[in-house]
Amino acid sequence: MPGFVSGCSIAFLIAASLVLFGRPASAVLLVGDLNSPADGLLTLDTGSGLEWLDWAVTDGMSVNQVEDELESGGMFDSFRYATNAEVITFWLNAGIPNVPGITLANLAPVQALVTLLGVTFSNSLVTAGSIGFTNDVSGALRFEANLADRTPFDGLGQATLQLTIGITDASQDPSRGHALVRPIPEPASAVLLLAGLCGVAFGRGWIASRSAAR
Ligand SMILES: [Ca+2]
Repeated sequence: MPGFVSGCSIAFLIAASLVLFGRPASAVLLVGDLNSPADGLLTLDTGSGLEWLDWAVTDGMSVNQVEDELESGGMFDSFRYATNAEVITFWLNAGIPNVPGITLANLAPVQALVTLLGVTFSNSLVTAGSIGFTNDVSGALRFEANLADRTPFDGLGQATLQLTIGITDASQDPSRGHALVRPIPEPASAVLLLAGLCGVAFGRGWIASRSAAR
């Protein structure tokens, strides 16, 4: 983890290690790699201890296709679908102030998180957006987590959870990906917790931090 030790004194590392298993002082989002160095396909949240697969990776796949790949031996067999509650926590840890919501204050942190998760849609009203289906269902309907930079429309940043309309688990939609998570693998999570305690960036990873005590 180049840059990590240089950002924290050894003494502080020792002190921080003493509270390693306590509540992290802050949540930090970091870019991680999945299949090859610098592929950037993961976003690690030190606050929740979860890492998120880029929503653009699963863009256009059906729920049924993704569920096949979640099985043992599949492309995503270490992942599972995130819940709506996990999405809310992720967004708060990303510094999005109004969750769920569509406000001007959301715009910059939403833009940053769309950059991390990858663009799954854009149109005349949305500069760039990321949609990811979650694990939560209501009857035949599935929730989708929707991040959007609505600069051409009303200049606001959108972070909402909404029910899909007209899409089944077999449907493929080129504007929608899937919100998949897995625990940050040990021992990386211990190092990342320390990074959060130090409040420092390492590598190219630092993206955003916020107080976890708000
Ligand atoms: Ca990414």
